[in-house]
Amino acid sequence: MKLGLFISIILIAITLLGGCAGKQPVSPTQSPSPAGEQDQVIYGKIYPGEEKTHEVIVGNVTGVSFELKWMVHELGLSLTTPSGQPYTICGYSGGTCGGTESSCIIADPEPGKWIVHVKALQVPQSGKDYLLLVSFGRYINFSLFVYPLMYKPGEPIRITAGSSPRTGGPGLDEGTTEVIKVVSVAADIVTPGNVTERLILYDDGHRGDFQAGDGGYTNVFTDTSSPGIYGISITASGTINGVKFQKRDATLVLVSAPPDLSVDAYDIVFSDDNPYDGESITITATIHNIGKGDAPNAKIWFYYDQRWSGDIAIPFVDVPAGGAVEVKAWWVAKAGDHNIYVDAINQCTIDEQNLSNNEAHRAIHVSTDMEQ
Ligand SMILES: [Ca+2]
Ligand SMILES: [Ca+2]
Repeated sequence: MKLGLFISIILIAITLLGGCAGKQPVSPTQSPSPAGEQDQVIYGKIYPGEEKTHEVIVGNVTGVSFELKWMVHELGLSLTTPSGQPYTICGYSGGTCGGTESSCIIADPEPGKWIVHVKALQVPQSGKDYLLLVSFGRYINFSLFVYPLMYKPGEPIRITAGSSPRTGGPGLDEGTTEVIKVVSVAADIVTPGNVTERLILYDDGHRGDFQAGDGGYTNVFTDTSSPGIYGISITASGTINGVKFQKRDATLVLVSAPPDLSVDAYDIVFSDDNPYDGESITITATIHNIGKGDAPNAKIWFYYDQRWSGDIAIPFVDVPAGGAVEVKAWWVAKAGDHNIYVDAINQCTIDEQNLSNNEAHRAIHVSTDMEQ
C-alpha cells in the first residue's frame, strides 16, 4: 500500500472515531473486534412480577447502547454500571400498542461488567418475549427493516437491511460523503420452537429485493407455519469509507391466527337496571374471543348513545383465543332513555375477519328524581 493512501485511510478512521486520543483506529485489514466490542442480540422471556438480568461485558469502546424491544404490554429497562451504580437514563418510545422499545445510550462507558435489568411492568400470564440489542462503538448507518411486524401463519416475511444515503450526521463530519461497501448481510431467524434459521440477504433484484445494486439487501423468510414470536436479527459486515465495520440489528415479529372478538346484548349487565339520575352504576361486559388467535390489549369502548360525546370508559384487556373476559366500567347515570354500547376493538395483532359481532348495546331507563 502506498504511504499516502495508508495515511489518508488512517485519517478517515480517526475522523470516524471522533478523533478520540489514545484509541487505535480500526484499519480495513484488522480482524473482527474482540468480545466486549462486538454487537450482541439476546432473547429472553419474562413473566408477571419477574425481573431478569443479563451481564454484558463492555470493552474499551467510545460508546455502547442497550436497546430493549418487545411487542405490546410494558417492560422496564435499567442498568447497573461495573462500579455498582444504578443507571436509569433510558429513553422510551411507545408504539400504538403500548410501547415497544426502551434504550440507554452511553458515551465513553466504564469498561467492565454491566448488568441489564429487565422488569415485567405489565405482562400477561403467558409471559412476554423480548430482545436486547447491545451495540458497541460509533453509530453505524446500516439497519434492519421489517414491515409489518404482524403476520398470519404461512405468510412470508420480507427481511430487508440497508443504509440511507447521507452526508453528515452521527459518526460523520458534515459534508463528508459516506461510502458503504457491504461484504455480507446474513439474517438469523429464531422461530417460536427456538430453532435458528439463517438466510443470506442479497442486493441482486431477486428474492423480494426490489432493485439490484441500490444498497438494500433482501430475502424472504417463508417458514412461518408456527404461531408465536419470531426473533429476526442481521449481521452485516463491510466497510464505511474504507473502515471495516460489523453491525447487528434485530426486531421481533408476531405470527398469529386472527382473533374474533364478539359481544352480544346479553353480555352487557348493569348493576342496577333502573337507576336514578346521578346514581353511579357498574356496567359489566363479557368479551369473547371465538377466533384462533389471541387478542392482546384489545380496546373495549363503553359509551352511551353517541361515541365520543357519550364516552364512559375505554379499558384495555387481553382476550385469549377461545376465552372470555369480564370488563367493568362505571357510569354516573343520566336521566332519560339511553342505549349503552360496548365496542370491542382488536388492535395489537393481525386484523380479525368478522367485525359484525364486535359491538352490542342494551337499553337503560334512568329515572328523574320526580319518578323516584
Ligand atoms: Ca436492493
Ligand atoms: Ca369479531
